[in-house]
Amino acid sequence: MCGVTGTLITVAPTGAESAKADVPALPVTLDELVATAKDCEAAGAALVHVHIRDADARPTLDPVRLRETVAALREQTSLVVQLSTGGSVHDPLEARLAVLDAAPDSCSLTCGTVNFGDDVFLNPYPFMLDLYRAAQQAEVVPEFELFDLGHVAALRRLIDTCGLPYGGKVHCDFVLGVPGGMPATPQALLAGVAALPPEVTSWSATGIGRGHLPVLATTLAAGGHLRVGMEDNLTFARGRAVRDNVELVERAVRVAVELQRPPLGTAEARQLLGVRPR
Ligand code: KMH
Ligand code: ZN
Repeated sequence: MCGVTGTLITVAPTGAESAKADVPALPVTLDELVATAKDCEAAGAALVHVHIRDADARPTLDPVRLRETVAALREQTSLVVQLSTGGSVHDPLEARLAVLDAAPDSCSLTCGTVNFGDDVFLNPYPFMLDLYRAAQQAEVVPEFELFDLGHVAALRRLIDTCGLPYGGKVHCDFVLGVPGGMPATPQALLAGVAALPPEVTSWSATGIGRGHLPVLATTLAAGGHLRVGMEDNLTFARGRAVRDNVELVERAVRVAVELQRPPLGTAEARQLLGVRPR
């Protein structure tokens, strides 16, 4: 992975954990999501990691809404569209598998179960296998989500069992700082990076909460790519709430440019990840 030049910037604008009532700037309707996605693309994002909400702004995996969301994002942006198969901690495994029916470019695939605050984010190995094989079949590129060091070992096991994803690239994303997973520290990130299987062709990272900026800086220095967004962070700086997703993308772009790692365009991102051409 030496010689990495540009930076893939992923925006995760919504997530499943924050309530619209508590965070009015959270994009929860289709119109809000598309508007955010367009603004973030203009600011330098190339991939959008999508969780959707129902009419009451609650997390949902409704198949019709998912299809409409993929269609609208495709029509109005050229972003790589990644649907979350993690959903919320309350979503059943079958509904999470069915996310692939909405035919996104990419899907998240979390490489193991992890405590998630007071809840459990369930990802049993047989479910990971089913999801991986279904993604290969559907020609959807998985992004392997790594919340813990054990997830890196599980990624090795998955690749040994199932081979490479559709497109032949292996992209993973460290999500650091969930209460129950690896902490959002440079040390934890670098331990994870050192343990990645050689098949990995690119990786990104996001730090939740106060470790966000140290993780961002370490990621760029270590040749990784960035994920930012209100799914992961609601505080922009000490005592200052995030205004919107765009300012998180803009800040990531500023730092990346200073470090000679300018943002990748969406066509370059597609190449990096091996996603299907539109
Ligand atoms: N909402 C979390 C329980 C993913 O998108 O795949 C899971 C999550 C990971 O956000
Ligand atoms: Zn997510």
